[in-house]
Amino acid sequence: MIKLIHTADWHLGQTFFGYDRAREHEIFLRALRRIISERGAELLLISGDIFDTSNPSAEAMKLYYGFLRDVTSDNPGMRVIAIAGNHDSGARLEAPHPVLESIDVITRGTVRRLADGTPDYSRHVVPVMRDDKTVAYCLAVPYLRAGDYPEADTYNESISLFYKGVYDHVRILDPSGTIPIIAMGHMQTSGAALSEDDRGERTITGGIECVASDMFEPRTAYTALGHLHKAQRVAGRDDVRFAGSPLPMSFSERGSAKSVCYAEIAEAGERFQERRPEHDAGSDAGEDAAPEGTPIFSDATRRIELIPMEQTAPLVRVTVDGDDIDGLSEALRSLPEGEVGVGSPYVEMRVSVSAPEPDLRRRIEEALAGRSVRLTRIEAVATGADDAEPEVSPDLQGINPMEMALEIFRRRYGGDMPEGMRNLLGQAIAEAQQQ
Ligand SMILES: [Mn+2]
Repeated sequence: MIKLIHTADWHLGQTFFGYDRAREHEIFLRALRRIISERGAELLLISGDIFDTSNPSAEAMKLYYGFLRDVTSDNPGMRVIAIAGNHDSGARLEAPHPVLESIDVITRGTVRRLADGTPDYSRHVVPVMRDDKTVAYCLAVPYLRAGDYPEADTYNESISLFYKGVYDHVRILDPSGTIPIIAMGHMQTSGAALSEDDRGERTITGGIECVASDMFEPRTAYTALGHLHKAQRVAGRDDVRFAGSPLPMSFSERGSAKSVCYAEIAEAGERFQERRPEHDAGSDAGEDAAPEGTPIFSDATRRIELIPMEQTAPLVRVTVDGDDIDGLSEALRSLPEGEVGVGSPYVEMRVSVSAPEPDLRRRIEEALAGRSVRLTRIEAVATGADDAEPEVSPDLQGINPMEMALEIFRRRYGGDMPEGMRNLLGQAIAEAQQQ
């Protein structure tokens, strides 16, 4: 039996609305180390977006390489396989490879070419060894950029051709087809749920590069994907999974469970006793972590389990009426008191206002003094908001900026613009017209 842990999208070095998350990452990595040792995993798969940027800070790099040293010395015989995501620089990730290889950390960040110009697929077939015997092949394919993959009509076809090249290489190494295959990838697939409001997931050129999961051949024991921040299976296949990010990356993820994936894969000729899953994995999108120790999927050759990751700093959204100053202070009073620390919630304020409130941030910050929270953003929602499109004059030259502003103000706030503001705007318009 091969025991593996699959994780992805750490985004080390990320700041969240300006707040440094290094301590949260440190706590996650410590928990991950404990899980790996407890489970006796012999394979750790990191499916890309290890760092948040292609040029990570010294602190983020220290965190990563310190973790690799600790986790490999804790678990002799364990192999770590890491691929680059779209946020990583593949070349930079591979640079320390000569040193990392000596502690059994294999990194695949770039695609190399053979003399005839075809991609060197063999580099992406990484054997998993035990006692000098190959027990599995890992297809370590990083996020593929233009130029990495063979030309085809569509992005999906190109990526499929690349994976086919890698699978074909396994067929050369193992003609009998008995050694299990574990695939890795960093991509967006069709049949997966995106988090609304999470730009990190979408930086793959406009989000159009979506691929079908059927490129992972049915004989693949497990497919470890990265890129989407919500943990999920793909297109109904329990063995094709996004691990999800260990830290919530946007407010749209508040309340969604975070986990790492643990899988047991049967070796060649081995059969597991079939067990019925005790937990219904539910829909493709909305599955939460089952209680620890409960497989979400199991058959004769696989057992898959989600191991919940506790959240260090929760995300909290507070919705209040900004005109009701007492109500506002009341809502903020419910937030924890004390010093701001690593566990302090990140707070997003949604304040409904009936008029523009230039003073809102200062008022909220004052009311938050002494609270153990980290204010992220304040969203002022106009109560008089009218969703109807403002009427736009067909003659653009004929638009009077003051009239336009008064109309928009009326629609947003349901009343007339105060005189002081009108005078100020009049001055600004006059100055602009003079220039
Ligand atoms: Mn990504």
